[in-house]
Amino acid sequence: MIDQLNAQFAIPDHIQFLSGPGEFPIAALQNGYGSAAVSVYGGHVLSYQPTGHEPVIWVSQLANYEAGSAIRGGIPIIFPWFGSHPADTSKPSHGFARRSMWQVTQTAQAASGETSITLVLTDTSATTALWPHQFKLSVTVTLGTRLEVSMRCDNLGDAAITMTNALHTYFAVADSTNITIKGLERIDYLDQLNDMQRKSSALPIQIAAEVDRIYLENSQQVDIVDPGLARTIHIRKQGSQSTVVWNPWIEKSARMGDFGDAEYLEMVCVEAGNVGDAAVTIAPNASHETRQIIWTE
Ligand code: TA6
Repeated sequence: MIDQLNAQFAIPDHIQFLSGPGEFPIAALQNGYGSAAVSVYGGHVLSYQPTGHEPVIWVSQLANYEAGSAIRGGIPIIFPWFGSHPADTSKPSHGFARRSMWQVTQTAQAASGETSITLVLTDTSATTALWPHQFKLSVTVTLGTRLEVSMRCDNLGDAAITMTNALHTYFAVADSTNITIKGLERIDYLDQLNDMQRKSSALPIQIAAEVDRIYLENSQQVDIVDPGLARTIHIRKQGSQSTVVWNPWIEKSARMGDFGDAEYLEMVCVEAGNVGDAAVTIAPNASHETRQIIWTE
C-alpha cells in the first residue's frame, strides 16, 4: 500500500508516505513552513511542527494504533456524533470516522509553498449499520504559515441528515497547570462535569482540575498562552458553533489505558465543532464544512 500511495500521491521534497505505528500508512508533509504527519487511518493529523518551533500537536506515548481503536491525541475526526451516541451508548463514542481507514484522494504543492493532502471516508456497510446514511466526509490538511484542517460532509442521500462533529485537537503545552486559555471569557458554556449546567466566567481559563466544557459560540479566536514554551498557540475556526475545552486531570488520566497518568500535564484539548443543540442538518446534495486554523508565535 505504501508503494502505491507514493506512486500515486508522493510529491518530492514535500509529501512522502511511510508505514507508521500499527503499520498505518502515514503521510509526512514538509516544506519551508514546517512539517506535519497525517494518518490515513482516521484521517487523523498526528503532528504539526512549524519551522523553528516546538511541536504544536500532542499524541500520547500510550496511544493505540489498532484497527477499530481511536488514536489518543493529534486531531481526531469526530463524526457523525460527538460523545456518546444520543440513542445507543453501545455505539462507539465520538462516532466511527476516527476508527475507520480512509482513502487519500489528492495531494498538492502550491506555488506559494503550501503543501496539502485530502483524505476521504464514504459510507460502507459498516458505517451504514451504525448510521444509515450515504455521505462523503473529506478532510483537507494544508501546511503553510498556519495549519488548516477542514472537515467537509457531503450528503449523498435523498433525505436530510443531522450530525454533530468536531476537530478534537490535542495541543502540546509545557505544563497545563501553567497556561492561560483566552478568548472564551463571558461566553456561556455547558459544564460536562456538572450535569451540563450552563455557566460562564469573566476570567481566562486556567487548569487546576478536570475541565470539560462545551462553549456556545461560533467565532472567537482562542489563544493558549504557554509561558513554559514561551509561546502562544492561536486557534481560529469556521463552520463551528461549539468550542470544547478538555483536560482530563489526574483521576480520568489514570482511568484511560491509552493515556499516561501524568500526561494531563502535557496537553489541553481545544476543539472546533458543532455539539449538542448545535447539531447540523444537511439537505440532500448539500454539504457542511468545519475548519480549524492553527498557528503559533
Ligand atoms: O472532548 C471532550 C470529551 O468529550 C471528554 O468528555 C472526553 O471523553 C474526551 O472527549 C475524550 O473522549 P474519548 O472517547 O476519545 O476518550
